[in-house]
Parts: sequence; C-alpha cells; structure tokens
Amino acid sequence: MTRVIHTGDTHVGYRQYHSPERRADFLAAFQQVVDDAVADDVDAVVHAGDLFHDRRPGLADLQGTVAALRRLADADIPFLGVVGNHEGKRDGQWLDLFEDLGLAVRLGREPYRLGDAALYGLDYVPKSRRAELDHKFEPSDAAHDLLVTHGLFEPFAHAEWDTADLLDRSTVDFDALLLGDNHEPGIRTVADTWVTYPGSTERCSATEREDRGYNIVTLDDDVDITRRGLDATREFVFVDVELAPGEGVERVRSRVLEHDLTDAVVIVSVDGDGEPFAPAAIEEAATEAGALIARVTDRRDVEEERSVDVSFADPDEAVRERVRDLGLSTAARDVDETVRAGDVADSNVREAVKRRVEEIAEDSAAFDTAEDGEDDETGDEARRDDDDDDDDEKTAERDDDDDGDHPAAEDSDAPAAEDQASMEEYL
Ligand SMILES: [Mn+2]
Repeated sequence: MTRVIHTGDTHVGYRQYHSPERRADFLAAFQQVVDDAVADDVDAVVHAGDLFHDRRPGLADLQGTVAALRRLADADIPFLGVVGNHEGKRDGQWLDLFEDLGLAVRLGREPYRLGDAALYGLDYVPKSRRAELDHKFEPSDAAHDLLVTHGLFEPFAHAEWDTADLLDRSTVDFDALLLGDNHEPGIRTVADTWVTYPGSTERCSATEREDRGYNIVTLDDDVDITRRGLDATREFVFVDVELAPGEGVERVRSRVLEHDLTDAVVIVSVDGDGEPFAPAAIEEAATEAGALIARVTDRRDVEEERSVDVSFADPDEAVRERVRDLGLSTAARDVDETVRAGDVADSNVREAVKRRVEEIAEDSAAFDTAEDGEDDETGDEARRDDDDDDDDEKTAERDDDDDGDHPAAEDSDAPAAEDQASMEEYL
C-alpha cells in the first residue's frame, strides 16, 4: 500500500491584503501540511503547483520553504512537484533548485516509482501552447499510474481543459489526475479516471469560503482519495447582510459585531436596500473588535453602476464600433479591450495589459491588421488568458504596490459573482 498527501496552491509568499501576517499564514499552512506528512509518515508529498505565489518569492519565504522541505527529507518523505502558473520562471524553476539540493523531485514524462505507483508530472501549459502539447509519457510497470498537473480541468468550475481528451491522447492510462490550479477542492471521475483538486491551503481570495485542506491518496488494489482539513489556517468570518429599506450602517455594524472577530479576516458583503454608508466605518469597527483585516463590499454600488449602463444608449458599444473601424491589429485591440473591459478591476489593468502584451509578443500574426468581420471577442480572450501568467517577471509586485487603499479596488477581495476574472487570477 502506498499513501501520499496531495496538496497544491500553497501560494507561499502571498502578501494578501498587503498584510505581513497574511504572508506568514501562507507559509504556515504549507508547514502544517509538512507537519501532518511527517506525523502521519506518508510515503510522499505530492504538490500540484503554485508552491509560490509568484516567481520571485522573498528570502524569508524561501528559507521557510527550504526548512519545511528539509524536514520532509530528514523523515525520508519525498516531495514531488510540478510547476504552476504563478511561480513559473523562464530560465529554470525553483523546483529545480530544490531538486539540486536533494529536497524535491520535479515530476515529468518518465515515471517516478513510489511503491505500487508511478507518478508523472506535467507543468502548467499556457493556452497558447496546448495545441502542440506532446502527450507521450514513458510507460511503467506499476499497478497505478498517476499524473500530477496544474490547470483548470473539466468537470470542475472555470474548466478550460478537455480532461477526457487529455486522457485519451496520453500514452499512459492514468488511474488518477492529481491537480492544482482550481482553489476549490473536488473529487470526480472522467472516463473511469479520478480527477481531483485538493484546493488551496490558505484562502487566496474571499471567494474561497470552504474550509481548507488537502487530499490523502491511498493506492492499494484500488485508488482511494479522501480529504483532510487543515485546522490552523487563518480564521475568516463571512458576514452577508441584506439591508431592508431604512436600515444602514448601524445594522451592518451590529451584524458584524455578533461574531468573534479576534485575529480574523472579516469579509462583509452588503446587499438589498437601505441607506448608503462608508465601508471604512465598518472596517474600523471590525478592527477595533480585534479583526486582523476587514473588507466590506457594498454590492448595491455594483447594481447602481449596472443600471446606468443599460439605461444609456450604450456608449461602450459605440466606442467598440469605432475601434473596429480603425482596423487595428488584434494585438492592439486586445490591449484596448483589456484596458476598457468592465470586469478587469482598475488596479489590475496595468498587470493584465503587461501580461497580455508579453503573450501576444510571441505571436507575430497578432500584429497583422485586422480584417473586416474578424471575431471581436478579443476582450474575452484577454480575460481568459489572464491566468496564463507564464512570462511575467513582475508578478512579485502585483499584489504589493499597485492597489489603491480602498478595499473595493483590491483585487484579492473580488466577490465571486461580480468578477470571475480577478478570481481566476488567483487560481
Ligand atoms: Mn493557484
């Protein structure tokens, strides 16, 4: 019998809400997984990518990670990983450095033999490179073959990979896909193959409401996958308030203060009717009551903006039409769309454009002048490619220096229904 911990999306180094405490939380959650692995004496820790939040983790995060990996190595528990979209570097990977130090194995096309199992790895593949993806894996004589990879796979939310197609093309008949990228945990099957996400180990966005955890994968006659919770992650308190007419800040305040807010991240969402109020009043009340961080989203503002959009004769469409008439290249239109797209938060525009430009720079055809009638859905493309993020040297700064102070402008606060794009950025 072989038993491994399957984790991923640890995002070590993420200074969420600009908070040093939150930054420490992400490392602590990874250390917790390692503690459990050692206490439980599992046969390996499998990490499905996004070990780091960006490609330039700070020294403290690297030291903490190396210390954790060393504890695994001292306990003879191999750490087996692939590279996710957040941490991928151009020249070499952090995982290679850890492998050089004898602290990790970077999984690939050749089987890594672990008891009854063979493990394979496929790093995150940007969308632009999937068409040419090679599906060759070297066969093993193990009882179970497992593929560890990073991406948004069917049948889970936000999927952009055809899982059945990947399984069908692959030269090895995998028993399970151990995945990272989607921060929401899930276990399903596709064509008799287990497909599972352990979820992130700390909440990378306020949309990640479920308890955090990881998978235990047991390989015997069968493959058995169970989920285990992490009990020492940062407390998040979610308060959803529906205001009735005449209600206002006092109602929100009393609802928030019903909870124990000590050291918690407090996420308040206000909807319904009632009077307008300044979110800062609630955020101050929460931090005075002991909260580490408090963020208020007033969904009524969003509704208001929307109703303005539809009651107008759609000036946005007029602008789009004029831009089409200019006969710009798809590259130029992509960038224009990214800047104007309503669902890229203002604080994300600079980053989104930079990434988009880097991506299209690899595709010289994108600079050809657009033909009439060419599809005009480049805005969607730009948004979907947001998380491809494969060549961005500046990701390190993304969450640190370019946000406004107001929480509504902070991408990590994006509520699920409003802004899927910024949510997916954190996957
Ligand atoms: Mn991730």
